[in-house]
Amino acid sequence: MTIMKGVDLEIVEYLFSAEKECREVMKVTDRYPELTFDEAYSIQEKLIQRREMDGVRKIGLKLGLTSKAKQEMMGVHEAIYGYLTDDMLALEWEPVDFTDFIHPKAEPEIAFFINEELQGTNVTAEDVLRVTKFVAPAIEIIDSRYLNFKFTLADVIADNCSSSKLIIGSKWMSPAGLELGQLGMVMTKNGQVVQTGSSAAVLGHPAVSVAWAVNKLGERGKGINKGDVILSGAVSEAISFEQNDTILVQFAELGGVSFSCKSST
Ligand code: OOG
Ligand code: MG
Repeated sequence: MTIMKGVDLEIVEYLFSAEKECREVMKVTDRYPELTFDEAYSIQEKLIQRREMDGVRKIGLKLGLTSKAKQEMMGVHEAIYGYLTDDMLALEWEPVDFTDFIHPKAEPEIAFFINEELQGTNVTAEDVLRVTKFVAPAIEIIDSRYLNFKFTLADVIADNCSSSKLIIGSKWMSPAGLELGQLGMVMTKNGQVVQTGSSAAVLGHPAVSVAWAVNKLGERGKGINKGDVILSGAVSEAISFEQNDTILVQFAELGGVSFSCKSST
């Protein structure tokens, strides 16, 4: 341990209240530069427990930094994971409220619906596909609690990987028969194309990304469960949005998912 006992709970409260009060804060490593990834994951776990005490429920997992481009940008060689909770679920037909966010960005994702428990440290993409009942198009809204959306890897892990909201499209398909590793994607904002990409950007195949997370959880004696929803990682860079904006993500085969942001009045 490089941080003192008790300090972890102080950091948990710090991040918990920043999110609750929709306030950006200095990154944790400004104060604790020695924070390790392992300690950051412990803080993340305690932050989720704190949020559970506040009435939220875990519904699954999300992956971050799954593209080579994003990893290079951060100067790292590993993806990261965080938890999804029921209060993060937003709906296509209900505009999100911009005032609920600090500086949100939207990104295209593929969601996995898990139908069977899976735990281990040698889990493969095939194992993941075997326990996946459906995949669906999704949008994740990330909203770092840190000033100007800037952080180190340890910071973002502690902050539950910037998780804020997710929207899942209505077309759910079995992964069998889908070329899940090479689905084209187009993202528009108010009708203008803002990103294009392919599901191959997610560690070569989104199921590889989910397998990575299961193995990482396995090292901590945990796994994924029946009923879990997993966001496998952004297919392109995240895009900022503001009041009145509409974001639409369309995947080949899987179809579209969208959300709008309420006006301020
Ligand atoms: C971390 C979360 C990234 C993804 O899909 O890559 C993420 C961040 O960039 O704030 O969710
Ligand atoms: Mg994401």
